[in-house]
Amino acid sequence: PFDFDAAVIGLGAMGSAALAHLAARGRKVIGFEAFSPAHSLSSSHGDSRIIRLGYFEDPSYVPLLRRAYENWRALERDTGTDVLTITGVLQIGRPDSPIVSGTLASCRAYGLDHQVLDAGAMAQRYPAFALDPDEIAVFEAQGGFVRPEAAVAAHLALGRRHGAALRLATRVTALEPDDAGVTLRLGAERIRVRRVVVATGPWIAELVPALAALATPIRQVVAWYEPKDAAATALGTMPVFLRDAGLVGSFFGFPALDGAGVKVGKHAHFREAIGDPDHPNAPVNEADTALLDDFIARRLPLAAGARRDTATCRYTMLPGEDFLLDQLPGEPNIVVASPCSGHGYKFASVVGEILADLAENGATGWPIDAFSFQQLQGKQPVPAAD
Ligand code: PYC
Repeated sequence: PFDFDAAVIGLGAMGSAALAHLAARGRKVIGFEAFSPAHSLSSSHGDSRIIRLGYFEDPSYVPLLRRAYENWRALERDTGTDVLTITGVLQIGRPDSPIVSGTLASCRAYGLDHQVLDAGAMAQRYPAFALDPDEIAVFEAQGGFVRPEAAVAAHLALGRRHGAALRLATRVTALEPDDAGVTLRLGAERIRVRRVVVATGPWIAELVPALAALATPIRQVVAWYEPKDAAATALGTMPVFLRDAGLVGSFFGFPALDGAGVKVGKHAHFREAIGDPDHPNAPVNEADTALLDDFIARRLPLAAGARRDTATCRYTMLPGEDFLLDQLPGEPNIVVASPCSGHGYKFASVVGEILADLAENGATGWPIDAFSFQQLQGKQPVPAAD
């Protein structure tokens, strides 16, 4: 006999969404979180995450993104929570940069509404941004941001309302799968479940040792700045953005939200590997702030007032900077989710649905063939600095 139909381990963006979907389908489900929801060592805090449809990384993500938008709106209706804000998104760079050319490829492939703005048009419409004369921006009106802490709380509230049990500050120490189900060990305690979803972010290799050599948790840094020009950087005026920076990588940012100022970061920051995920990240240092101060001064001069705050966070990188959503090879009762690589949050609402499909039926109708263990075979981990 099983204590639960399903257990979800890790209640961040993905786990909380899986819990909500399973519970809403009438499954008897229990969720475990080793710390607290959206805690400061997690990948699910920091006020805002970008969502966009013209996906420069690959057009094949677009159907999942369409569903993610629908599911975020459904979550808002079901819980009365404000989760998704539409601001428009600007994807900025030279025409041949990966961000600009990739965004245009996705827009063409799926007939997505967009506008191409040259540096002159940008100066007129979005004066917050300083472009070089040979840079352009692709504007998509449907871009925006998701509120990560609110989204986790809403998914957990929805799960609870449908009867899910929650165990916070509780660590699952081992998984013992067999042909019928999985025994969870929590120290001396044992819980028997039919299926388990593991969505523990930077801790994924603890319960899924097969990922120890493939998943690389890295440190991420963001900073908030007092705007110099409140009107040009306000929510409602300034879109969220991604900006190509050549060999350096890319930067991203948000308009001033909730009185906290303009937030910016660099994708994957310095790619510093995190050792033990239980240890706090290294505190923000001068090299971290110099990178972001320099960016905002040169590229968003109207936002470049005093730096008000900083925070660290984590990305869990997989080979190809892609996602993993699959059953563990040889153990179909264990579903593994590592859909991050620094661009996963926006998908959490559809990932929850997919994880519920995999936990219930071992399959999903959503296109996730690219996110399998098979696809990781033979690939090199994302290189990280120490
Ligand atoms: O996927 O849009 C994104 C993103 C922004 C910052 C990190 N990832």
